[in-house]
Amino acid sequence: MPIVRVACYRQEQPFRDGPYAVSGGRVSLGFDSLVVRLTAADGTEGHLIEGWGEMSPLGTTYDPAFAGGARAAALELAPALVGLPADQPLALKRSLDRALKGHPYAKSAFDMAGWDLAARLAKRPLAEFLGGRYGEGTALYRSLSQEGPEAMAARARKYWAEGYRRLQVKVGGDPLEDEARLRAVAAALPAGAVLFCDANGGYAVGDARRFLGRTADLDYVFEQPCATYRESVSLRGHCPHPLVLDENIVDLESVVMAALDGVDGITIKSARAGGVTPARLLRDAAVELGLKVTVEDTGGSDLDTAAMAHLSLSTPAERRQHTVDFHNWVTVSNGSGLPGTEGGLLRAPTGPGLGIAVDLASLGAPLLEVG
Ligand code: 0XW
Ligand code: MG
Repeated sequence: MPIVRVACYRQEQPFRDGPYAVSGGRVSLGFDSLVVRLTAADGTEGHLIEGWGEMSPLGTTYDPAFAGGARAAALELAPALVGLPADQPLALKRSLDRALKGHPYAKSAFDMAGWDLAARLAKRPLAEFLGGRYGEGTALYRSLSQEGPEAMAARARKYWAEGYRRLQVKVGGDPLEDEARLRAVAAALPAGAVLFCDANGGYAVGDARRFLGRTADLDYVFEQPCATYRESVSLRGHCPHPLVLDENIVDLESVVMAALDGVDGITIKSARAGGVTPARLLRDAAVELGLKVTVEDTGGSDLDTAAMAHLSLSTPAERRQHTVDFHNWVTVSNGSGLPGTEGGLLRAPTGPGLGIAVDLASLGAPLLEVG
């Protein structure tokens, strides 16, 4: 059952709700996605089976990743997969790592497609193929682009009305302005709303301490306050709230260190880790270490969201934080199969693999094809 063909596509995905801003004035207008299609013989004479994956960075300044880099790396990665067995995603990931050192984000869609292919061959939804299906779905959060306090409060009300019960307030700038943002959003929402304040690494340590001191009366989770791991962890003793790390969670060592340093939770992103294989490894380690876990990604549409739905659903419910529904962030779809998100829950497709029937016409002509 060898992989006989590898094709890559680009899909530009504008945001439904306009520009998305995080700390430091970093603004994006949409995702720029790389979609990977693996084609293999399925063992029956003349029959072919496909596996699909997707990855989009968030602009060029969120992580050390950019869409043009992923497309350039695809030229090195795609030929390495032709001829590999279609039912061995771990071996496929090793081949990606042998073909190109580093660049985990560029490997993410290839690795994801390898898991979709193997799970389809096994005729199992990816969550079950990964070993578990805990509950009906994963709680969704919606991120509030960084704006003035009233604009953020208005968006919070809109998302609450759409069913989201968890809101991520983008902070990481001036601590007094951020305090006003947080208080406006908190006042706009009914009791029971769960708030995360995500600085995306934007605070100087002293500004983060100031924000913490001024907002000690509010209930929220503090996410990725400063740029470096050391700075962020130095806040542990000053932070009465749960502290979670996102951008600093890059590999297994960072997960183990976070647990040892008293961090409460982590966010694993498939693109940052390098695909489903490392995301699952970090997730399983975090669960064993007693951390709360979010499995999500940096961007994409239906294919990427489906992968996050399966990874999240196969995370034990008592350790799971929440995840994102990127297909609802963007104006373009790349396939069908994701169930509705009623009640603020991301449910996983029930079909084999990712469970997405890809809309080929939405992808246009391939950027590259080998095999
Ligand atoms: C909210 N997100 C998942 C979307 C962007 O990719 C960044 C990320 C975050 O946590 O900042
Ligand atoms: Mg974050």
